[in-house]
Amino acid sequence: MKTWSFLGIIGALALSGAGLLLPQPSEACCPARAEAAPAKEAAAGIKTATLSVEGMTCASCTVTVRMSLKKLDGVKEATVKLDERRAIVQYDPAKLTPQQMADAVTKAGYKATVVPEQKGS
Ligand SMILES: [Cu+2]
Repeated sequence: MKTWSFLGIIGALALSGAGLLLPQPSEACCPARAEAAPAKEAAAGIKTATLSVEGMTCASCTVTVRMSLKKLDGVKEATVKLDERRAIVQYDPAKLTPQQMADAVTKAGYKATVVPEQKGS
């Protein structure tokens, strides 16, 4: 009888051990979570630029524009709005300028210009 309960405890430990270990890899492989945390940490030096983008006609255009921005060194996040013909970019001003981002989008085939920052008068 003692042997059986002993095995039962070992079995329970093994199962709970597996239960604790399994969720870790599944969390680590979620790219959304992995990206979200560092973005907030680095928020201090990060600025937001708005680009006006011409020539986008469908959702895949926004993807092309977004990818052309995201591959630039210093761009943290890029949001492209088809209906507003805008790209909102979170970037590190120590690494690149809004004009460089506009040039990259223009090279990708969509004429982009930097929208000046709106400052309260
Ligand atoms: Cu398109």
